[in-house]
Amino acid sequence: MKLKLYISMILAGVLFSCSKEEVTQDPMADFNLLEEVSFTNYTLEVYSPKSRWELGYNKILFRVKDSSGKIIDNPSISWTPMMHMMSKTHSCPVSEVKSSLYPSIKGGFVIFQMPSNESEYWDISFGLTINGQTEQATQEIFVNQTLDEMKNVTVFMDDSENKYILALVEPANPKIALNAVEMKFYVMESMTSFLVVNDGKIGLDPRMPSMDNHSSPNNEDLFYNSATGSYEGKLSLTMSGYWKLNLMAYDAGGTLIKGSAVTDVNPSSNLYLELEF
Ligand SMILES: [Cu+2]
Repeated sequence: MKLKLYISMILAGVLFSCSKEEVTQDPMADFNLLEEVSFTNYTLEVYSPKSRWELGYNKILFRVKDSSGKIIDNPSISWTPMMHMMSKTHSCPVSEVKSSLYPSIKGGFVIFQMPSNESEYWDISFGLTINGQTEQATQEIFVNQTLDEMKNVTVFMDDSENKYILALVEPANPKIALNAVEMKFYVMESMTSFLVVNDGKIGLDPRMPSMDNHSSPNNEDLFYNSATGSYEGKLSLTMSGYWKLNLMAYDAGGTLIKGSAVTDVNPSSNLYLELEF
């Protein structure tokens, strides 16, 4: 997506550099409009690189228009996702809505730990503050299972029954290469509060179960980056196909929260994520 945007920006620069004409590219051109949320005086547009809400990590962009269709710069946006299940209501890890390169566009992310189904649904309550006036609106959304049904998010407990959520962010487009790997890691403080697990470590051991459970060289464990709030490492994929990312999650003190080492007699960690490409 980004590459496409850069290429089209370069092309636009080349094509129009000799003319005095101004090039105005719609920064949302490469994203998909997921929702239009109606407020009293405004409409909030919700965009994603994906074409729909999906289980796991969703990067989101926001833009606000008034009733005449004029785009509003620097709106203040808040959001609270909530899942309404048969037996309980709970939220999920969600970022603040932050500024982007464009004054008219805000961004954030949300991590859905379970998909919607026929009887259990998600909604998002939005708050919009413009010129000191706040408006509220709640939109019901449908969170889809991922198309490939790979496990891109996992919920697990430690021995003290603290609940954790670990989600794969990158690689979104895996390649036969040493890929940058990024994960988000949260501990559940309550049904509506999720805190980033700081300064831990995620041990990484990718395997191909269909091919004698072989591994790959030069993988690097994921460490916490306080600038991004993510865990970052290197994932070596030597061929395409199904890879099981066997994981071992440690807290800031180096204590194992969950996971087991892959050995001859233990082909898989009890903590893992998956990808196929
Ligand atoms: Cu749920």
